[in-house]
Amino acid sequence: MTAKTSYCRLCQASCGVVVDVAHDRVEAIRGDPDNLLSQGYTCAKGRRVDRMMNDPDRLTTSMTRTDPRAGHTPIAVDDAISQIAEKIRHVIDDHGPDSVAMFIGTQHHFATLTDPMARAWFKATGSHKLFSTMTIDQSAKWVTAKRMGEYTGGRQRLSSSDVWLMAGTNPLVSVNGGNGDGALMHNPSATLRAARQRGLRLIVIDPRRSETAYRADLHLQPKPGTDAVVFAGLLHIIFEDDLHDHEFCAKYVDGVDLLRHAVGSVTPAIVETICGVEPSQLIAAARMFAAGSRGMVSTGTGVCMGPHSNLAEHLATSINVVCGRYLRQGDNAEEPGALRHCPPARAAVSAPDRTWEVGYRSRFGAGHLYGQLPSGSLCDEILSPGSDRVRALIVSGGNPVLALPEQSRARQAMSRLDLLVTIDTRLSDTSQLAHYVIAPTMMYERADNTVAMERFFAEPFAMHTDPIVRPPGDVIEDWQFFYRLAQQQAYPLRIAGTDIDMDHEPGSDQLLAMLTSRGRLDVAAVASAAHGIMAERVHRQVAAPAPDEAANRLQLLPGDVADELRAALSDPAVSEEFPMRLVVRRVREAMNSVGPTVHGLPKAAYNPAYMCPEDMDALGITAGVTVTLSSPHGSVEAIAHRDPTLSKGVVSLTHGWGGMADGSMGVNVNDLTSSSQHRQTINFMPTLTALPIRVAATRRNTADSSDVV
Ligand SMILES: Nc1nc2c(c(=O)[nH]1)N[C@H]1C(S)=C(S)[C@@H](COP(=O)(O)OP(=O)(O)OC[C@H]3O[C@@H](n4cnc5c(=O)[nH]c(N)nc54)[C@H](O)[C@@H]3O)O[C@H]1N2
Ligand SMILES: Nc1nc2c(c(=O)[nH]1)N[C@H]1C(S)=C(S)[C@@H](COP(=O)(O)OP(=O)(O)OC[C@H]3O[C@@H](n4cnc5c(=O)[nH]c(N)nc54)[C@H](O)[C@@H]3O)O[C@H]1N2
Ligand code: SF4
Ligand SMILES: [Mo]
Repeated sequence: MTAKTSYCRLCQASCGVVVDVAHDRVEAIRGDPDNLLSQGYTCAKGRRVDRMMNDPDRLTTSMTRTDPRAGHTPIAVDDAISQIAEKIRHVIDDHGPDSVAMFIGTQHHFATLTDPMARAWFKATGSHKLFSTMTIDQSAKWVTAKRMGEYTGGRQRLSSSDVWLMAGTNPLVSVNGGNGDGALMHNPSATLRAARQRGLRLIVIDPRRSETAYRADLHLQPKPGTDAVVFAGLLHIIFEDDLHDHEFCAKYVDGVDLLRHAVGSVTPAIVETICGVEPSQLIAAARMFAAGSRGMVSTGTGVCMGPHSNLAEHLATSINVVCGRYLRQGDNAEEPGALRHCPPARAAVSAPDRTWEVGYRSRFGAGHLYGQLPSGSLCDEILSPGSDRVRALIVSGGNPVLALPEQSRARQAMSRLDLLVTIDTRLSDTSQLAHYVIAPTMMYERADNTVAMERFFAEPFAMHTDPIVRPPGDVIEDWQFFYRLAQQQAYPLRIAGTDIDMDHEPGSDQLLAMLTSRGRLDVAAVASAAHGIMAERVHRQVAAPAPDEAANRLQLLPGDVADELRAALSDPAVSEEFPMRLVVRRVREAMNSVGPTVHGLPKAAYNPAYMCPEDMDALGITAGVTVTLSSPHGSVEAIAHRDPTLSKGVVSLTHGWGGMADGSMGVNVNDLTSSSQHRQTINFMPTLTALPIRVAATRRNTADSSDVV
């Protein structure tokens, strides 16, 4: 047995690990106490990657399925790629480039070379139809940046703040890093403890007393889906008490008076009526936040997946803006990059550009947001007739059958394609429907570096890893799939400003070096540092704006945002038919749909419906009983668990489970969500949290009455 250092690539945290290897097999994984960033921290799923790699169901060869009724059979990967290239060529010849689409999933991002190569290939197709999980995740942040504009001087950081407000995020479980600023990403418990010991006050807004809320100085528990009104109420108090930053507003912001006027009616009493938050708590939160000299509001899926998500995110950012929680000209921004090149930050505003209103428009009225179409329209693109109907889809490191709203429709759409290709390590629910499944290397079988994850890190850290075991069978790296496909289609590719040699396949190390050539750390030094390198902290001043930026202003209340605020304030509370609210929640044992099927990883072999004990008593439901959750869009059966951290009327069920034909893997929450109703404008974001539901004990005509109440 040899112990080798590396880093985990199951999520963005990139924790340093020590891996025990014997006979080219990963036997055990533990945290690397000497890793300069993660300091020994790992989570349960990171320590179980050995089981994912050694799973008998892990694909060691690519697969194909010609007859929809037949199962998959192995195919040599280069034969698969030639056949796929041929089919894509036919689709483009007959229907044009827009009949080809790509869906970027979560695991696409953790193999550093996948994204640049996949995007270079996709660009060469000429298609407009790029989709990713961001538009079923936190793209309210993108919408906000494009409607309000963005201040480019830099955000204040948790490490030098005395107050922080986290809404709808639970980084103690999710290690959700924000934009590097609110990073409770590495060793999150210890990082938060240390911050609080030096005086940071934490405010959490979450309908659940989450692991993070448990450690907060102040925890507001609003009714799910009412965050926009809570933020409007906080702004109301900030203006009333004159706690906003006049200088920052005068210099960079338009619409302060409009916003002040718009939130004028959102008094603490109104917030109490709509959100169920006590006025004294709201006032305390506003004063604790705004009277602190430094620190930001950061949000997560709990805010960005709700029924008024684009508005809620806009108002959360507005709190940061009116309180001026950004770095100013001359402030020390500290050089952030390590392997990537970061030009100096400028104390300026990049103007709102509403990209969806200019340029390409899909036949569903969607425009581009950061070069992508909304994933909320992907099934429409496949199922609705039209000359540019999507007929060929490449899914890179994702599992849209489980991840998209309205699972049955997602399944139907994936089954309608002339060509579905997935790149996946197993026959996921999506891969089961694919014509080709390309089997890629898994994390400890490939060379990588942290250049793509750096922007989430709170410190200028870099790490490189070599492959530490040899890949089994006929697997390739994800980037090789896109490179070889481009070769077959005679597409030239360009990455990081360099033309790629399309005659002789480059090596991973060569490509990794290309991506990092402009970073400030020496790549060879990073490659030989077993525990990573922390780049020197270099004082760097925030620069003055460029002349053409000087007149740009952040727009606090564009007309569509004002309309959304009026709608949120008159949104009726829960209906009698669906009196409860279902909320999102992540668990340590799963990374989206990766985890539930791993032997020994999930706590239960099913996906529990977590319920507030008071609700269970009122409904006559005991723990372990099967309940039926119904929404306006569907119903599922799940096993009830008592969860005293939930407030009354709130149920939570984790996403990423379910789907297996025999029902063995629990229920999929997306049987309850809708792909067409209550979705946001612009990003077509479906409502995935604060979904109206009702719960009843399941009544079955069955001899086994153990779960019948
Ligand atoms: N262990 C683990 N880590 C993960 C993932 C995983 O699946 N497992 N997934 C990764 C991915 S893809 C992402 S996008 C990030 C997401 O990271 P986070 O956004 O931090 O995700 P969650 O941990 O689900 O935290 C969401 C919180 O929002 C609360 N919430 C639900 N509804 C509402 C609401 O209406 N209002 C408010 N204010 N709060 C609400 C929930 O109770 C929960 O505590 O995590 C990443 N990290
Ligand atoms: N109702 C509801 N729906 C949701 C959410 C929610 O909270 N509630 N969350 C949303 C969010 S935030 C997200 S990000 C999406 C997630 O949506 P996806 O990203 O589509 O889902 P994942 O389960 O992360 O898919 C990852 C896939 O990659 C495969 N994989 C694992 N390792 C590797 C590898 O090394 N290489 C390759 N190529 N593949 C690998 C896995 O087997 C899996 O099939 O779901 C969204 N959907
Ligand atoms: S938090 Fe867990 S899954 Fe994420 S990198 Fe660290 S060990 Fe891996
Ligand atoms: Mo996500």
